[in-house]
Amino acid sequence: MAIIKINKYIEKANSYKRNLKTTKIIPKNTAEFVKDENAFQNFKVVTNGELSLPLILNSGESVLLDFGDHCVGYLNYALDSYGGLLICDSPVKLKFSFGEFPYEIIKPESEYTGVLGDGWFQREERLAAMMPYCGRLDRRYSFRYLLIERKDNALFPIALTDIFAKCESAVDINSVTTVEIKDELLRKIYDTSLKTLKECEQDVFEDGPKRDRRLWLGDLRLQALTDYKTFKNYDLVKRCLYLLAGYRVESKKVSSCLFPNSPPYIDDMDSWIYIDYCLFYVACLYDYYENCGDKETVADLYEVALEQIEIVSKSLNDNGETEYKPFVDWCPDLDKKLSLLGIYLYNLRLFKEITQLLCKELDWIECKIENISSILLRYYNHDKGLFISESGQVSQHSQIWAVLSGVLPLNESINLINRVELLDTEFTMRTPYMMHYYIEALYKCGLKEKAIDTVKTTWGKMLACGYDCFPEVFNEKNDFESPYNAPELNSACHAWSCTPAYWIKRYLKEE
Ligand code: RAM
Repeated sequence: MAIIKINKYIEKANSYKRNLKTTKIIPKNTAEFVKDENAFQNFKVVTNGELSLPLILNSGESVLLDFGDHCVGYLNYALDSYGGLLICDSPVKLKFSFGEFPYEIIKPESEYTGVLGDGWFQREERLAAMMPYCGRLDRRYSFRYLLIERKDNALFPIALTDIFAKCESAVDINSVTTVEIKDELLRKIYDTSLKTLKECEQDVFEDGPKRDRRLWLGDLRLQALTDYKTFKNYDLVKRCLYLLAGYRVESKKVSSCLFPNSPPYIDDMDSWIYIDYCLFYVACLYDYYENCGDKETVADLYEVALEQIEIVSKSLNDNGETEYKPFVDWCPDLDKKLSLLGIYLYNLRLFKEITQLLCKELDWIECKIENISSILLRYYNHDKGLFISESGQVSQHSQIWAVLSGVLPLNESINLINRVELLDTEFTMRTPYMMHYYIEALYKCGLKEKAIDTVKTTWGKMLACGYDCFPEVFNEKNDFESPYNAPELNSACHAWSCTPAYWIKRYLKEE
């Protein structure tokens, strides 16, 4: 397989590259992790007081630093000899362990059983050969806590004389016009969403600044939506849309993810691609126009959107099946067929809008909408008022996507969406990403109060766990839920969890 490079798009993507903004953050306190069965993942953070420098470390000693908030950046530190000793006569070895949450630091690497590469542990050892020493770690870390352990066995003490993080983001949180939110919990949720989005806005919209640190199309759609209502970083959206258009697999599908600093930027295998993410390229383009009215960019990238629609349309058989796999959600054993049909219809309708905007032929799109609707409706059980898959599976996902596809009249959609939380099924939403689309379905049915209550309860529970940003997975019944069997490597600041800021802004405006 090969990668297609389309230079006119790549050039545009590069023209929207901007310098990042930097801030210096100094750790606030020294702290300890203390076992507590009532705390999230059984550990709470206890503060020992403000950090004061110099901080003295003997062999075998360690210190836990709390930076006071989530940081994304590079660690800088300085060391010196201490006390009566003029010369430290052997190198000093320090181990740095960074964590977005306590369990990430507490969990021994030797006990790791996850499916992700263990290089994602945010840990490294550094030697300082001569004092005084001034150093910076090369890897960008995403963290609030930092454990420093003195690992060499030399008998002299050393002094940590300076330490700070040089944090980076494409945006400045203070540039967002303040909104008045009277409800205290909603205010906190809004601020945390904004912080989450800010941490993920880097050279591209990253899914998570700790992991995977790349542009994922499904995440981009939700980040961009939220960004339009907050930072308005249109250039970054354009950069991402053009990058995805510029580097493509041979079949012309847009890649589901793109590595911003690792040529050739995408993997050439079709097996990496989630077909629903390809379709969301259409939604991204539609949202972009709706929010900034830039018709020229839509015209420029229309062909890419069209190609995604055509690829899916060619692959679907009369029964609505395709050989391509969608993502939809991290719910195990989910039958995704109906969700994908719903997602296809949803994007077809948006595609029709941009096609109309550009005064192009609409008939064939209307035909497709009719055809896919009739396939999807075959799975609607009128007696039960539910969408049921061939295997008899009733998932929350199928109902939500059926509502969003617009296949039912409003009153039936309302009945259907009201049933979602009452369904007796193990096939439930597992990610804030899917939760976003549930909220959208509630909104589409005019159930705004219920939508905003869902934001409050779901994201409110995340806050109660002590998160500084919103995470990639959340299950109030299982603190250790992880799609990769690696809760210690879960991303605690994840793009697709940032949409409460979008919903709250929308809700306040339309209230
Ligand atoms: C993970 C990331 C990302 C998501 C994909 C499907 O690797 O969490 O956000 O879009 O999966």
